Amino acid sequence: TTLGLVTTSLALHAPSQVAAAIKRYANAAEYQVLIAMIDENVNQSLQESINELKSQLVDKVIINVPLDTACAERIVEENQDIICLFLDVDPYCSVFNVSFNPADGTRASVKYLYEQGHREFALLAGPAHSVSARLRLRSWLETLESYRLAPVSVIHGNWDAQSGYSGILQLLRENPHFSALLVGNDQMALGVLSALHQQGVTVPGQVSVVGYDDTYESAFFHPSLTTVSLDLDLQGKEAVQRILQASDDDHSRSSSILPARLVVRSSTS
Ligand code: IPT
Repeated sequence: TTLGLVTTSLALHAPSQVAAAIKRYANAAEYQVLIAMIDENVNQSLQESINELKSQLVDKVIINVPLDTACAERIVEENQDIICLFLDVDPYCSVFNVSFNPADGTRASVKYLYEQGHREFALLAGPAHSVSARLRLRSWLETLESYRLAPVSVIHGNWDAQSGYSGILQLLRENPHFSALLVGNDQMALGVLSALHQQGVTVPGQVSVVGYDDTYESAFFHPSLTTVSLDLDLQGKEAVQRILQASDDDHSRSSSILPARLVVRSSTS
C-alpha cells in the first residue's frame, strides 16, 4: 500500500510535475507515496535512497533520476527484492521503464524550423550527464545532418533558467550568427527569453526559440513558447499503473515509450 519514488531535484519543473501526477494516481489507487529526492552524487545516494525506502517496507520504487543503461541495470541487479521502474533511461534499454521517444519531437522541431526557412541553428542542450539531454542533442544533430546542416554552436546548460540565461549570453558572444535556437528544456528557454529581451534581440523577429517539455507554465512565457510537448501527467499515470500491475514474474513488467510532439506558439516564425 506504499509506493516509493526516488526523484531528481523537485526544483525542476518536469520532475515536480511528474511527482505530482504519481502522487495523485497512486492515491486514487489507495497507495501512499514516499518520496526521496536526490541531487548530486547520483550513483551513491540513489542506492542509499532505495535502502531507506526498503527500510520502510516499500517493495515497488519508481526512479526518476537520469541513469545510463549500465547504472540502471546494476540497480536492478542489486535490488532483486523490490521492483524498480525507471522514468529517465534510454527508452530502448532492457530495464522496466516508462519513458518518452527522444527523437520524434526533436525531428519535428528541426523540420518545422527548416521549413520556415531557418538554416543557422544554435543548440543549447541539457547537462551531458543526463541520458535524455544527450539523446535529444543527438537527434537534433542527426536531423540537421539529414538537411546537410551543422549547428553554428552547441553548448550545455544544467536544466535551470539561470543556465539558459548565461548560456545564451555565451552563444551570442561566441557566434551570434544564428536565427534559430533549440533548447533542451523550457526552464532554460525561460532564461533565454529573459536574456534576449535584455539584449534587445527580438523573439521571434531575430531569433526563433523552441523549448522542450511543455510544462504548465510554458504557454505563459513571453512570447508564449513553441516547444516539444511531453505528457508528464500521462507518464506519471502509466508509471503507477504499470508498477502496480507488476509482480515477481518478469512478464508482468512491460515498458512503454510515450510520444512527444511539437506545439507551435509565438516564439518561432
Ligand atoms: C527531463 C526534462 O525534460 C528536463 O526539463 C529536466 O527537468 C530533466 O527531466 C530532469 O532530469 S524529463 C525526463 C523524464 C527525461
